[in-house]
Amino acid sequence: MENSTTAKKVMLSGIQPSGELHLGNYLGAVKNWAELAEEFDCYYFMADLHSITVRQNPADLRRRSVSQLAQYIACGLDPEKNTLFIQSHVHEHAELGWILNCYTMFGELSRMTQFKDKSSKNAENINGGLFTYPALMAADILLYQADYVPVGEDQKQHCELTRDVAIRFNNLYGDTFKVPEPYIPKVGARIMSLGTPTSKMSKSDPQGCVFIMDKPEDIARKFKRAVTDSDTENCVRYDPENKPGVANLMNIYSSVTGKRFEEIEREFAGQGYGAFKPAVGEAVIETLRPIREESERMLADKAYLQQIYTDGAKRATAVARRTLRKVYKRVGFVEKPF
Ligand code: ATP
Ligand code: LTN
Repeated sequence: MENSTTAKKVMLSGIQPSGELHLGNYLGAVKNWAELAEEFDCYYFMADLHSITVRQNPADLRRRSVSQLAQYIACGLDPEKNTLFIQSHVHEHAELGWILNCYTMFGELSRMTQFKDKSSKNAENINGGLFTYPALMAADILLYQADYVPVGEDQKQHCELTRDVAIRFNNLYGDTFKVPEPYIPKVGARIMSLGTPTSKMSKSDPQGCVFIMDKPEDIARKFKRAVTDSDTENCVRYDPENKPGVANLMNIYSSVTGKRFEEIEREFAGQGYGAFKPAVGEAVIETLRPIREESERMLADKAYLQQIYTDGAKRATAVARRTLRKVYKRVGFVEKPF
């Protein structure tokens, strides 16, 4: 089931435009994606269909979907080398999503920890979409016959379910879907909250979260206030067990400067947290500055972004359509005569 236009393996991932992209999304995901373009045939999308499983303000959702595309490009995803698109523009996702709903078991969906988490956080809106979300995610992946899905720890369970559904379908109807594997990048930075360094940086915790589009003064302030550790040592030393706040800042500093932990320890020897925190802030500001400026430039040129997501949707549709046609045939639908 090789992709017929290229022998490259297929890589696919998406992020919900339900909030602004942050430093964790950048260092843990998008930055690594940018390095895969030569080796793989890559598809990245704004998962807007997924995001309405939680109530969204329509104007914000529309703005963020386009802004996320600009940020993808500014983070290094070249639209010539990667297929970048908006999920709802490729209607095959919704169609295959429905079909896979019928091949995903109630018991399987009930075991998903993201469903349990999100339904406890949104007790007033536990809708059917929130429950069947993994079937749509399986459709996203299987439509493109993806070999690898770069995701963080939190999405591994959904990837496992995607594999089970693909295998189940293939067993019933013959080889139809490539069975994908999660892809954990080599530099799998897990960035923690600046306020609570024991939980991951997340858009749902804006205090401890640095957004890609944050102004330099806001970034500086967030790092100055970053929680370090209550020990009296006041020494920059990598000890994630006992000093999670400092370890997180070292991890961030290392990710943006390329320096190893020993080098960082040496650089700040005898200086304490008072010098270290603003230095990390500065390094992050300089890393994000060109990304923010490039995103702003693109956002001022709506026609350019529209061209990118139009081309992306066309390219994605061509692939998705082939898989969906095959699936319709396999399950027994009458071929559409027009
Ligand atoms: P939520 O607040 O809804 O949990 P999020 O901000 O954690 O969302 P996601 O949309 O779930 O972000 O994640 C998009 C991608 O970014 C995923 O591949 C995920 O693994 C990665 N990612 C998210 N947060 C971090 C983080 N703190 N460190 C490293 N990678 C992260
Ligand atoms: N569920 C993912 C977003 C997502 C995704 C996908 C990731 C939707 N479809 C397909 C990889 C492949 C999340 O919440 N981070």
